[in-house]
Amino acid sequence: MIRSALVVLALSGACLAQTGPISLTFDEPARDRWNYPFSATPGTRTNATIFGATGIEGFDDRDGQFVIGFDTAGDIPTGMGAGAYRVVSARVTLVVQNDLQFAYDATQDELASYFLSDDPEYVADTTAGRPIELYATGYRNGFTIENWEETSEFGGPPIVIPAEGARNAFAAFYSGADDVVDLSRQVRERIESTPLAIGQTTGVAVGELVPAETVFTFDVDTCAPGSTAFFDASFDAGKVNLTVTSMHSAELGSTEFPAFFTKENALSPILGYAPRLEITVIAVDDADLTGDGVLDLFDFLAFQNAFDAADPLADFDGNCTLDIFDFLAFQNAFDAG
Ligand SMILES: [Ca+2]
Ligand SMILES: [Ca+2]
Ligand SMILES: [Ca+2]
Ligand SMILES: [Ca+2]
Repeated sequence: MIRSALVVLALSGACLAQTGPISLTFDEPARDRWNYPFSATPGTRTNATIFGATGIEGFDDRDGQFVIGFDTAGDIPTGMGAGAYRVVSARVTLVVQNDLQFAYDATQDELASYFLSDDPEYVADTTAGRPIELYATGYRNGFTIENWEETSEFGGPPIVIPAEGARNAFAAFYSGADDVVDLSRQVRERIESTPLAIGQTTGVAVGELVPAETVFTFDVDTCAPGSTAFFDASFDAGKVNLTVTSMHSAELGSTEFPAFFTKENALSPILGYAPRLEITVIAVDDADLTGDGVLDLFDFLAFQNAFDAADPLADFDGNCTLDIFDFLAFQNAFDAG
């Protein structure tokens, strides 16, 4: 149904309107990479560990990162520019590969809790463990979303690592497609941020150690700062590259941080442990909620049902609340055809 809608779209001349919601499920990423300076096999490793090296000169605060990328070109029209898309929902799923090494923290920790304990602004972390956070991905040194691959070189000068602030792909905040901030050193740079999502699980109680094979889900807050700019740039290029990161300390040889299955792990295709993405996108102002290419009473009913069910699909003005203005925005989109 999605593909037939897109065929109609192509025949009618590359207008994004009137295709209805596009729902995609990726059972594995097109690329996934343990994004760490000292990895001998960065793109093909069978697990990816995420950890921090906060305040250590020569290392990014977000030291071990995990980039997961999915190709949306062919399913979501590319090159539509900023403001063309509305993400209705997006969920990343990861499976824990190591056993009982880190505590489950379901909420964001204060930035100051990552400061050195003798820092006057330091505050203690009041929740066991560190959250596992999902961020956008940015690029430097000539790399872009188009040309960065899981086996691309880690970073630029200095060539002799360690080197902070030098990785070619990094956890990022998007103000716009060309206005991207590297969050890899946000502790020492004291940059506050809001992740796109924090990993959640029903398999473990908050504060408890996480067993292997625990499933974490990351439901994207589509109104998080920078979310719209990031996804616009991503769909525009036909690729969604996300970065998973946490700042569990890896100091003193600690192994108390998460490791996740990658697509290269032999168990991933057998047990479905590869990183997954489920995403639903709709063109801004597309009132064809039934996705049949026709605007009629059934689209009104679909809107009403979505609104009653508090489904984000009904958030027509895209402000993450449902109210009378969404009715008006839907009515306007419908009347505009
Ligand atoms: Ca890989
Ligand atoms: Ca904590
Ligand atoms: Ca319709
Ligand atoms: Ca709204």
